[in-house]
Amino acid sequence: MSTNVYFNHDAGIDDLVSLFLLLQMDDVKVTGVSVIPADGYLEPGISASQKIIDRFGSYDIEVAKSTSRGMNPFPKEWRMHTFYVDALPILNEKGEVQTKISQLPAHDHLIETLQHTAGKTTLLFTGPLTDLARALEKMPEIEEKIDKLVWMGGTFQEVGNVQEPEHDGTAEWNAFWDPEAVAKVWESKIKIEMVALESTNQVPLTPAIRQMWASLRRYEGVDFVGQCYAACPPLVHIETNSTYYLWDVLTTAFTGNSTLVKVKTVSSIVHTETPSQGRTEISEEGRPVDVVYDVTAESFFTYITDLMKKAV
Ligand code: AGV
Ligand code: CA
Repeated sequence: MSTNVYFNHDAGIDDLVSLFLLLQMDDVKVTGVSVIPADGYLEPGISASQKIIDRFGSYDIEVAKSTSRGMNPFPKEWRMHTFYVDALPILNEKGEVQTKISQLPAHDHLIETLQHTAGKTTLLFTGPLTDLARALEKMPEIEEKIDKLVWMGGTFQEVGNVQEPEHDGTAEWNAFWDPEAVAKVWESKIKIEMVALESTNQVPLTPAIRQMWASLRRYEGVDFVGQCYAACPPLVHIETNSTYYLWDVLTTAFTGNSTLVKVKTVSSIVHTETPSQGRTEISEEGRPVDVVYDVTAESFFTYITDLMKKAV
């Protein structure tokens, strides 16, 4: 039995790699894809998604554009990555695009796809939660069609990855971009599985991982992923603001294979006020979320590299 998965991403390098990997999973049926311009730009994010589905997928699905805009914009240096993936020659060999763009904005596309899919759907979100919050606002009944939400976002550590003026540094970026959206989703009854920053600490992008992929570049899927990650600095000496972890890819792999990680249930609230906007915190007053706290890095890298090798 395969799982229905609807994927909303924000056009970063690991978001686009995640789309590619999701398309290779045997026990997953991708029902729709939408792109929100948070950690990336909309036009190249949409066209890169179309091209990845064309080149590496066997799906007749549409890609929807989000009309959502966040409270706290991502740094431009990070967002520029979308143009790089969209321009990779391996995605542009044909010079034409087949996969269609939906007429609907992402939150409506999500509602429509949930309603038209038999049974329940797993939501995979690797950017901010804005489109889901808007869908719930507009049509709360969709909750019944959602099996669970798997989200890359938030952190329960004291220090997150937001280093911005007027912020105390406690938040993770996807939550910080639109804290109100996280609060809205937290109010729902949806089962939430969260890959927080601490969940991905064991899977940084390192020179050794790069080398492993480089040595397997005869597989076009491995070469594609190696090319994508060539845009990101690896972890060598110390962590910096631009150090890249496999955040979204771990979240996507977890969606396809829950045996790679350990999960525990905590009770969490979210802050929406300055200076802790977007901070997720453990609190008795909160709602339950299942957070990933341990990963078998070796099994994880084997799992994703096998998916890459399979791609044709
Ligand atoms: O906070 C992690 C989220 C993930 O969804 N994104 C990147 C992943 O797609 C934001 C982010 C944090 N640090 C970054 C990020 C960096 N150094 N470069 C690009 N994006
Ligand atoms: Ca992302």
